[in-house]
Amino acid sequence: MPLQIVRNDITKMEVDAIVNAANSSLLGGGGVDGCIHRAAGPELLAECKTLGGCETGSAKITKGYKLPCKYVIHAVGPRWLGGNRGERDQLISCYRTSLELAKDKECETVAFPLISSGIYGYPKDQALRIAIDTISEFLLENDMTVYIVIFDKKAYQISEKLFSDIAEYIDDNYVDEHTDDYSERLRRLNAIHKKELICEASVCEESDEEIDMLMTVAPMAVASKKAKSLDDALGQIDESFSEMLLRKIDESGMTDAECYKKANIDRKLFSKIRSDKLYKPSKPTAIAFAIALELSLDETKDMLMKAGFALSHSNKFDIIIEYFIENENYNVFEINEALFAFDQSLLGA
Ligand code: AR6
Repeated sequence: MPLQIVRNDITKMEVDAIVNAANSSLLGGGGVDGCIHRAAGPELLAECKTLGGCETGSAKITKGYKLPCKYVIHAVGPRWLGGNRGERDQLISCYRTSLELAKDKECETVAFPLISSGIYGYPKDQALRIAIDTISEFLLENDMTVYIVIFDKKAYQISEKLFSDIAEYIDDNYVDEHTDDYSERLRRLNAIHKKELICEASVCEESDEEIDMLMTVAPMAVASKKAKSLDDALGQIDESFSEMLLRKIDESGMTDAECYKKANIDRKLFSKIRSDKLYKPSKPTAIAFAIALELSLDETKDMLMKAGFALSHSNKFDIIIEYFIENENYNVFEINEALFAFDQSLLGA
């Protein structure tokens, strides 16, 4: 997945480069800067002393010393002064400069903290939005895996409005298994069992319409009765996930690259799916493509079914996905922000 949000201590990230939220002296400080210098050892400060400082909005690169990364990119974010002093442009410039430095050193993996969002006071939700937008824009043109590292849950907020809208949507739709008491579950199980027996006993005598209806209850049983042989049954195999994906990409007018980048899927995984007609993606990958293709809810369900998955109201992940599709918000990065806020796995590979 080219852009991931993870919760971790950035000094533990095993990547090619980590980014430090430094100050213009580049001589160390508190916050993540202090953690990085402590973990890297005194040689890092010695190299920083040779750099002659750095302007706000820019970045300089050093080796990683005792850290598990090859490089540290020291980016100097703006102090928050109310939002009208060019803070936004400076913060964007920090991310861009850092990414260009990482690219020059041929880094394949880079981890960022939320620059300026601690001691420098940049509002966290805005800092996160800038990080996501700037990094995802860069990833449209470049192959790299970038992590946004969130130190602690409290340091992380999506906008309150979005959070409460999603929370309300989950409340309205969530089927809480605890409300489903034992006798109720037993009743449902019995009902399902009864339906299966009815299907087995009666399927051969049904008209085509009735068979279609029964298919929704017991598709396997009906299919196997209707087909003359296993060969016949296999001959009726539907369009696969990969075939549907490629067809939908063609219909959308997008290029393959536009689609997998919008889905936050890396090129290698896309090539695998493309070359294997029977490729079975994970559920988050399948959904990521449905989102990139801006499919309706029904089409999304159809595409998921081809990969053996469904959307249900029994888990928050599915409901959050449904919320974004219903609201025609197909920005995979915003969806990932929300999934992260609700402790769900993220879309992409
Ligand atoms: N791993 C990941 N993120 C962290 C870690 C960590 N180990 N520690 C803190 N954060 P800050 P700034 C998060 O204050 O706002 C220094 O003194 C933290 O929760 O480190 O850019 C410099 O020398 C917050 O979300 O950096 C400068 O003088 C984010 O990292 C000044 O602070 C950035 O918080 C820079 O302030």
